[in-house]
Amino acid sequence: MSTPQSAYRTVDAEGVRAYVAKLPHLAARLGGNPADWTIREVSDGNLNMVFLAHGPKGGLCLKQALPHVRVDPSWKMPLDRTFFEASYLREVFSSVPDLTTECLHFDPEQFILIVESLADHTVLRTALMGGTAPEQSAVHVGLFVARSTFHTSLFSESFEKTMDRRILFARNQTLTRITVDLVLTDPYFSHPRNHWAETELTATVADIRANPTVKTRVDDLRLKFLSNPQALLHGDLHTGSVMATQSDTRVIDGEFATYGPIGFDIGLFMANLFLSLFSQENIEKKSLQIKMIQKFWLSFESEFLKLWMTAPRNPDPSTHYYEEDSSSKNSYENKKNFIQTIFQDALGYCATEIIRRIIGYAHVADFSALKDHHKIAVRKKTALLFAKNLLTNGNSAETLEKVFEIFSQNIASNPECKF
Ligand code: SR1
Ligand code: MG
Repeated sequence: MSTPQSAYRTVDAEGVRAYVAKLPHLAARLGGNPADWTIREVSDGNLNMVFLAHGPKGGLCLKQALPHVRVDPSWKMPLDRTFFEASYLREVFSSVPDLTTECLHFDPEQFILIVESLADHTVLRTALMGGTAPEQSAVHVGLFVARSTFHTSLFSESFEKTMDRRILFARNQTLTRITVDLVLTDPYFSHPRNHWAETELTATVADIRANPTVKTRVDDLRLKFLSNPQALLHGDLHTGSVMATQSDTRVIDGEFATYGPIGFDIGLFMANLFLSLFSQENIEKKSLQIKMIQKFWLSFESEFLKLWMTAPRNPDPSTHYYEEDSSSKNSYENKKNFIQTIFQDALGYCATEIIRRIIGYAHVADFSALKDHHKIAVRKKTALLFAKNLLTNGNSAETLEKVFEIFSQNIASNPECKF
């Protein structure tokens, strides 16, 4: 693949116009004359440049990797992340065609990826902050995770096919390193990338770092992330990686794709819904975010189980897992038991994501809606303590009801949070 010294050039809005104009099948999607297309830069994430191009017939989204982190040019980075995003879309699109976007074009020299424009959609984090998030989007993301992971796992395909994908995505080391460091390592040490503005959090951070049970659990989670390749993960499934209208939901930004434990994708999405919940002015039992967390998990669980119970039986017996056993548990119960291990993993990764988004690199915008510094500090501290509880409770939170009990206790122990 190219290096920044080769033919690679970063494009601007006019560069996008010229680039798309030279690709007849994409220019035809926009229609009209290139000179009349509207091109806008809409870069929003930490890493890449993103443009939307619109013409009389339709729209396109063009994403280009930069040789550095977009929001920190001193942090140099290889360009191959759009290759992995394109590869992820190519692998999962047939399983989730109405829940993501198709890769329409990938350029291995310019590291440009083109997908359809989602200009009518809103970033789910923005919708949550504005109180307009469609509850149903959580169901859709649950379906997305179930289908994308099931169909790339050993439960669905021969190990040879799965191994080939693992070989491909094992090369996504730059972004996997970011996840290992930013989500699963740095927050538990003193590191220059960590930061928090609220001095009220400092004692809680010290308390988390000094807790041996937390340390061991995070070690387990990091080890499992790197050594338990259950399925192809999205790898960065926060609420900024989801775009929604009231009826349609698309998961975007799969550049962190890697093989890993299915609970990782689930935990990240749950964590970002919890972060949104903690940042609500009024936290109530009927909060939208609580309903979305419940619907998300139920949607994942039932869809994954349905796929597993009803998928065409592969004649290769090595593809059969968790069927009848000597204790005469049936296939359904055994598979449910496996899904329970995904749930436990998810709670762990949920906790690490909550912690990193408050004290590590790349904080979430959600809390800024609260405005008042003290209120923000109280909510962040309560969120950190909730995450610590999830990491230290062993596997005693067996259900979401139990998780919400822990959540309620955390809220109740802090009189400045309502519930
Ligand atoms: C340097 S990248 C920082 C974060 O942005 C991405 O969206 C991932 O969440 C990553 O951890
Ligand atoms: Mg992203």
